[in-house]
Amino acid sequence: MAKVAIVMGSTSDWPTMQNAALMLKQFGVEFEAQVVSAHRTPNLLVEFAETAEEKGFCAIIAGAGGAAHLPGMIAAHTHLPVFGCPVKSKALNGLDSLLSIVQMPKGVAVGTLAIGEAGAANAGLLAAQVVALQDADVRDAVIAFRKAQTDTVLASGKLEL
Ligand code: RP5
Repeated sequence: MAKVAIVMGSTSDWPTMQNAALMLKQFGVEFEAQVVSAHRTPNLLVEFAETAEEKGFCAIIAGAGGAAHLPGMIAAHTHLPVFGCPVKSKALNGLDSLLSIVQMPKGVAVGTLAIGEAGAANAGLLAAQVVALQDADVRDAVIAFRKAQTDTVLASGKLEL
């Protein structure tokens, strides 16, 4: 099975980015998570992105906060799909992260998710949906997850005071 890479700018991003990992784990998708910093380890970033396909990854989830250049710079060095996760920053609540990730120039794509935990979880879901294109077990798991979620909402019934 193709693997999914999860990278993040700092270990401080892990509480957010582990939501992507948990989603992938739920669907039985193999993943590897590591810190790769656009600013603190720029050479590692290039090496990681350029060798990701030969290492068996089919998609990359990249999370960063503040001046969040990691997803875009990874996308610049690979043709694999990159899902960018804006991590909530202390100073600006993640708006800086979001704008840093989402405003890519035409021709280099990053699929940008929501700020914080929901975005990271949805990045995991999207990456699982990529894997599901080639893997029937993951496809069935994604469909079952969506159905269970719908059933839960429908079962909530009328709300009373
Ligand atoms: C970014 O700077 C990281 O992605 C993180 O969100 C932010 C703060 O990093 P630390 O100072 O906590 O290592 O590069």
